[in-house]
Amino acid sequence: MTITITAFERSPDGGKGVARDTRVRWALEEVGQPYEVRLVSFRAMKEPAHLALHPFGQIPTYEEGDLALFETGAIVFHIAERHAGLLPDDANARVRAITWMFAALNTVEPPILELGTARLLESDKPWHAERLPLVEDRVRGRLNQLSVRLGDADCLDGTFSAGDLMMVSVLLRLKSSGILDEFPNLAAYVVRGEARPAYKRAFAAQLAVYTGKPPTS
Ligand code: GTB
Repeated sequence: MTITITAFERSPDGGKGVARDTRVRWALEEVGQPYEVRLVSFRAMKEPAHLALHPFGQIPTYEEGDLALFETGAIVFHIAERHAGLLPDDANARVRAITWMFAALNTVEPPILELGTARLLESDKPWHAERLPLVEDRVRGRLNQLSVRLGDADCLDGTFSAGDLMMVSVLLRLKSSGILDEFPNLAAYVVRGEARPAYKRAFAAQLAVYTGKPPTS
């Protein structure tokens, strides 16, 4: 059955791979599933046809036959459940990998998103300069805990899983901030994720949408 996802017609990140379709593309590439992409404009995202797929009028969505999903956590989980390669066979290791997916989305991503909001949307506020260091320190606090747990391991729990895919995807949002580099093991963890052939294909595909040129890797 054909898998179709949605992505920004023109991503505001200029093809840096920060928009959340990249993590879905990455998961599909890891498990070797071909997919199609329907590009949507900001206006189309708020229209009834797209709202029927995504109640919050966002990307990405995922369609496969009768199934329509939204929320990258649910989409990546579904891909990992249906296809081999992203979740271990051992039942306990499997649920630990799922736990890391939730941790990435519920515990690590929120302060990172807050930092993005502070930088992008609050810089003109009189309290911005006072608030920004507080927000940055909340990110540092989480990264410090994650860094301690990762230690010198390659992955969060044994072998690469959907948990790592989601955690690397979340951390990638910090690349331009400089904060990630304060935690060399996390910076190296992200570099390892980006070096995976499946990630490279996903990144190239989303960049190609922005440049209008075919993917080069
Ligand atoms: N919790 C949802 C999920 O994980 O699927 C969040 C989905 C989401 O935030 N989608 C964003 C969206 O559709 C795109 S990825 N935004 C449009 C809207 O809400 O109207 C987040 C994103 C947005 C913009 C940039 N950027 O400009 O660089 C990067 C990432």
